[in-house]
Amino acid sequence: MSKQPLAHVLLNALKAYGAAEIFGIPGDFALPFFKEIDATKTLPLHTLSHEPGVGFAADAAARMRSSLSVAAVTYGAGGLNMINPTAQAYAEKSPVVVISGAPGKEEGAMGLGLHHQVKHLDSQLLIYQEVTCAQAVLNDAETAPAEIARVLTAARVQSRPVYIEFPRDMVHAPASPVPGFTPPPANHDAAATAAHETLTALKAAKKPALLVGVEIRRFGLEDKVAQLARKLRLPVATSFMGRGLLSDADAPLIGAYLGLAGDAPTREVIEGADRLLMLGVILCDTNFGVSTQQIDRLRMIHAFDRQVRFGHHLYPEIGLAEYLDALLAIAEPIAAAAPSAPAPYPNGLQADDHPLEPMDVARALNDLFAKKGPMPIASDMGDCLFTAMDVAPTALVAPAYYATMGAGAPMGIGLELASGRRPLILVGDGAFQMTGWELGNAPRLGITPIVLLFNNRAWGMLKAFQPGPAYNDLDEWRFADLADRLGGVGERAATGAELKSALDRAVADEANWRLIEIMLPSDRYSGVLTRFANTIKQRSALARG
Ligand code: S1T
Repeated sequence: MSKQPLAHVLLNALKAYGAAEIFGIPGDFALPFFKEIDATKTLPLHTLSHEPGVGFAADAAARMRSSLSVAAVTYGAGGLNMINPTAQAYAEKSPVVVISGAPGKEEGAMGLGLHHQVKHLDSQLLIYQEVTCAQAVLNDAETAPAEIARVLTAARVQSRPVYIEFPRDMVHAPASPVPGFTPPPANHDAAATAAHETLTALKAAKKPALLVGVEIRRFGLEDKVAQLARKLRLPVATSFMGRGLLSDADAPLIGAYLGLAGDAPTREVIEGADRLLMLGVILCDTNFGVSTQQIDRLRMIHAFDRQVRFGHHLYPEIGLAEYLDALLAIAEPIAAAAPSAPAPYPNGLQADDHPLEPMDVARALNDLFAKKGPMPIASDMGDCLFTAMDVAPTALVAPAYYATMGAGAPMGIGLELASGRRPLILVGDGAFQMTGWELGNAPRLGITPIVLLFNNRAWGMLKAFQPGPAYNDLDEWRFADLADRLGGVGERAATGAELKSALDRAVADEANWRLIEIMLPSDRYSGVLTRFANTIKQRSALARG
């Protein structure tokens, strides 16, 4: 096989394994690699202003395309700056490929501390081992192709982030091409046995139900899951994290299961199910933390992380796709009739001079979707995410489990660059203070997101849990005025009429990114956050006795 510079070999492999873009910020340890990214044009490069934004944008791109995306940074100051978004990608199963430049052999052997070095030269690798599922250091051109194949395969099979450290003196090293993706051997017999046991259990149940989570998006399986739900005629709900799944599929979707914070009909179906088939659901507190009862694992059949787990036994090493294929092969109607449709979502914003509350944003968006069709949403952590639970189903990227602030604006940027769809970005004023400034790159990137900024002049979610202390209050930053300075168009909305007209103007303006600064009281929350906070407080009071 003819050899090429290792950077070209790596870029060709990234594209062959499914990556379609690179987000990044260069540095001297990464400049040789960035030069080859630019020279080869194998993948488009989108630079942002701060590495957390790079990581969040790459995460959103991976989620939107159900495939790899790439975050390229420099060593130390850049790489360590991106630990938080990589941790989010790991927790929420998003296959981001982190590529960090690094010192070369000679400079590493000088015996001097190098700039950007923290403790030892391999400290960054050790730190990334905690937030990725596989790692490689490309310091040997002979082994590099196999190492790249191993790491990219792990990212695809596990749908988790991986780490590649690329010393700057290796960028031009002649290397052979990377072997193509080889999926793990299919385990059809085990999948068929697990499927048969699953169907038998569902048929024996009085009130079986389906709960779906993020893995069905990560592995591109929403249509298969919708087909299975239709064939079984079982009600299907999404987890909190899985909100937005199946929104484009023909499925008997009853809503999002949010325990006591959600709607009663969905809660009754999921918590009342005597057999619950959970597909791709992360067992975590944000998905189950406000249930009326502890999760009864004996009721569950849980397909996640390449396992199918029943009460006391499991089938290891079964991919979700092959398990679904086996179920579809034998599925038959179990319930008498398809379940009822979800409760209608709040709509009918009063376009008058009433002061706004978070639920008005959900009403305004549901009115907009009814008129113009759904728009994808990138949401930050905060009451904006809970408000999104009252918006009609649409593609949604958000840190609903890892729950970090600062993800919203960069994820909206990554969403639009990866999908070409204009997104709504929902973000609180606190989270916008962290990474909202990335929107200043929108004109250069050629994107026009619409930002709905929930300005309650506070870390409002914390006030919901802990009213009183002034440290949760924030100044009034007049974000709408700032948007104009960042190449966008900003408007303030303090009443129903102002919100409706500002949203109409933003949707009509396809030439600019838009920011609508929604003025909200700091003590009024969405219905979901109110119920969520009350449940947590009641639990704490009970625990104190
Ligand atoms: N820092 C980061 C990076 N992520 C966090 N999740 C937190 C701190 C803790 C935290 C929350 S919610 C919240 C904080 C500080 C306040 C969010 O304020 P804002 O964005 O204005 O939205 P809203 O006013 O709607 O709450 C979670 C509980 O950990």
